[in-house]
Amino acid sequence: MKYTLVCVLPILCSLAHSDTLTVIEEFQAPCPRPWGLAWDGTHIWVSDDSLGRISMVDNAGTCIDSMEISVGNLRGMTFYQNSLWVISSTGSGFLFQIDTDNKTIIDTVDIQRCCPLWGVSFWNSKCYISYDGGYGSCMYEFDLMNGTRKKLCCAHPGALTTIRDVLWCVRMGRGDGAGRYVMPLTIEDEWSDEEWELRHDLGFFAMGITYDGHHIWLCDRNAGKIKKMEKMGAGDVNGDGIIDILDAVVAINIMLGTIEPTPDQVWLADMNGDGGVDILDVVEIIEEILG
Ligand SMILES: [Ca+2]
Ligand SMILES: [Ca+2]
Repeated sequence: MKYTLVCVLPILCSLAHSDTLTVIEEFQAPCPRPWGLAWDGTHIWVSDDSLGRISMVDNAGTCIDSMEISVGNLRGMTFYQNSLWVISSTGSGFLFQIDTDNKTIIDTVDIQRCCPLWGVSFWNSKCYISYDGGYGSCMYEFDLMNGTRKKLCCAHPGALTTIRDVLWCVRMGRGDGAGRYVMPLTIEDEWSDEEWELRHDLGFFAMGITYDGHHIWLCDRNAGKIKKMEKMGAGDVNGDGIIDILDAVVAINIMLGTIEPTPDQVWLADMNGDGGVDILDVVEIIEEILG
């Protein structure tokens, strides 16, 4: 057994994860030009680029509540520390912090944009705002505590969201594939082939993204629809964006009871969805690694 694992380990470690995300549910957006999506823990919020309206819908698409922001051109959104954060590409660009209970704007940051804005998310206590920088830099990193910002050059992200402490994006860039891939984003480095291998292909152009703890939701702007994608992250038990031998090792340890897993780890390792982690799930993870 040990000899077999020694032989198989290098093969499993060398294989990256790349697949196609499929749509499992969809509904019509509550507005004519939907753009950004955000998840508040219970409901999805949708921004509209033409009306300056933000709508709260249930996961069947029924509009439950809405509010207007007069500047319009509302794009990416995210929830962070009990506020809804929304960007507008009007004028020099704005980041609004919104109290959704009272429908009031708590704070406004002037982005002083150079280019049209796309998405926003928070990661590692900093705010990231993507923009169309052509072949140059493409994202602002804001430290809202001390008011500093800098430009980053990375994988040309459009929509942004954070999934289990990893920043993810819909990759824009250039060419036919623009807007049709979601992938984890490494902001410290420039574009890399390894990063590209982590992509999940989409069959449509996505302009907004959010994550509800189990599934990615995407805004298909051209069709005017909000789409729920298949279970996201199954097999990535350690949550680093890659399914590899390290995940199989964690799953084996959960199975043997040698570690105390978090509920999230159990959910990610339970490949067949029967509520437990056993050898069948480990086999499925290894099959996923081998493609
Ligand atoms: Ca992993
Ligand atoms: Ca299972």
